[in-house]
Amino acid sequence: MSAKVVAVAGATGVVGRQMLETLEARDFPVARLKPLASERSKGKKVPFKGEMIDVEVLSDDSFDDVDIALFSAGGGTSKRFAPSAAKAGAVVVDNSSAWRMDPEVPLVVPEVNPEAIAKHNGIIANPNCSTIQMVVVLKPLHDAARIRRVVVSTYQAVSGAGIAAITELQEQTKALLEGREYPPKEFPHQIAFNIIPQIPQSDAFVDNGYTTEEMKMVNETKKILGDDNVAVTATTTRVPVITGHSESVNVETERKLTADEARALLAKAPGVVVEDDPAAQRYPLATTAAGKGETFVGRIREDVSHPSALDMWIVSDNLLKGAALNAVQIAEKLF
Ligand code: 25A
Ligand code: L14
Repeated sequence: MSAKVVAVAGATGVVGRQMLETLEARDFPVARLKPLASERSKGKKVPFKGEMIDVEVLSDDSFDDVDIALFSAGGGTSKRFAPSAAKAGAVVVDNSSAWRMDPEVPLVVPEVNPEAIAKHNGIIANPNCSTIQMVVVLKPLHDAARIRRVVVSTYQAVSGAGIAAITELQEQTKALLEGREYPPKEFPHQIAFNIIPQIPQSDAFVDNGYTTEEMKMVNETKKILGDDNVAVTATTTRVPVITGHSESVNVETERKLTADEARALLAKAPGVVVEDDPAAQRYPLATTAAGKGETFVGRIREDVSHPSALDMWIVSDNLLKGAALNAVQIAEKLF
């Protein structure tokens, strides 16, 4: 692969920073890096390969010489600027929800549907973090035994909500331990020592009583697996964890899979690590998944309430496989 000019829109955010680190860690051939952000970041520099690089203000003219543009600056920014980037000849890999369900835009997890990448028209969407880590585990089970229905509950880290949300968990925890008040600002309720069954923080609920995050898991899973017959229901919650989303997943299959069969299938699955030794108290944890690129699965067991279903616990770093790493893997596969 010849070296590419790479733009990162939202380079000063939590995901944007991970993108820079991931490009560096995976030795992506970057001819030149263009970090982009809003007016708020004017004058800031970001570290890349031992240098400090000036952040530029994102505009329609940012993309003339750009080969790849990784976007992670929220849905509104992607809707506004991804088309001009594509028009200027860059291929956009977009982290936001703006384009994911557009039939013209591939929604890609490289371990699951890499063939979709080639169908792009200038924009490729990176799925929702909770969906990515679930589908890398579902894919081999679906291929082997046809998944009929998935029931998932998530326990999502605050870093998914951006920098200000991380600060709120840290400062609120400290304040409460010191007997001070710390009214919620980023979250709709206190997040320290609590669990909030609402993601995202505002405008979350849709007409059917689900949240938009829950409906992303329902719709994106079908699109990535390329199978509308996979029924999905989800409850998504925010927990006081900084990094690493955890998920309790029940998977009903057409053909019964034993827990041993599922473990053997998952042990061979790309990007998946089976961590399943309950006797030794070994199972996936946010604290051990944070900073790693794989998705971890454990507590695999046959559902006692159903003749052909499995229960499992899936954990991954929401900023890496859930966002920055998946985006960089897509960029690698493009060329
Ligand atoms: O809009 P959404 O979709 O609801 O997204 C919500 C947030 O989730 C993060 C990201 O927050 C996003 O804003 N996010 C996006 N995709 C994600 C994903 N897949 C994701 N999180 C997890 N998984 P963030 O704070 O991590 O990063 C935001 C980045 O986007 C830049 N940006 C924002 N609006 C922009 C823009 N760039 C160009 N044009 C725009 N219109 C943003 O740059 C950042 O890089 P910035 O310059 O706006 O912010 C840089 C510094 O400013 C501080 N800051 C943050 N929020 C505020 C703020 N300062 C004042 N007021 C604020 N509200 C921070 O210190 C930041 O470093
Ligand atoms: O659609 O944890 O990718 O706040 C990613 C972050 C949804 C919200 C997405 C979070 C967003 C999510």
